Amino acid sequence: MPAVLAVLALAGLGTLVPATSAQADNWACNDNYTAAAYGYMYAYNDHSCHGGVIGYSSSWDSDWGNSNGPFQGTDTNKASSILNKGSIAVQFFNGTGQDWAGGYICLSRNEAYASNIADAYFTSDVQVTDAISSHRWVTESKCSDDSWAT
Ligand SMILES: [Ca+2]
Ligand SMILES: [Ca+2]
Repeated sequence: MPAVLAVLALAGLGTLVPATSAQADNWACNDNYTAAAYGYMYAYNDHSCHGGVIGYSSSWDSDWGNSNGPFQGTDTNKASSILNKGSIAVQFFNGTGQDWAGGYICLSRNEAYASNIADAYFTSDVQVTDAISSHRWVTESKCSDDSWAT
C-alpha cells in the first residue's frame, strides 16, 4: 500500500509542476502589466516579459530599425514577448513602412500580453519571434485572428 501511495503522490506532483511553472512564466508579464502606463504597448527581449524592455510606445513606429521614434537601431527583429495596455489593439508587422503591408499579427487589449510568441506566426506564415519590425494601433475589428496569444 505505501508503494501505491508513493506512486500516486508522484503522479500528483507531475501534474502540479508544469502548471506552477506556467503560472510563474506569466507572473513577470502580470507584474509588468500592472506597472505599465495606460495607453502604452511594450516589447521585451525574451519570452515571459523577461530580458529587459526593448521599447514602449503610446504611438506607432513604422520601422523599429531606423533612427526615429520609440524603437530604433537594434530594436528590430528582437522581441520575444509583447504587452498591450492601450485601449485598442496593437498590430505588429514583419516588415517596415507606412504602407503597413505584408504579414502581421495582433495583440488585442483584452489579451493584455503574449508571454511567449515562439509558436506564433505572422499572416505571412513567418515566425514572429525576433521578427517584429514595426507596429501601429488599430481597432479590434482589424485584427480578425488573435487567438494565438498565450
Ligand atoms: Ca523607429
Ligand atoms: Ca528575443
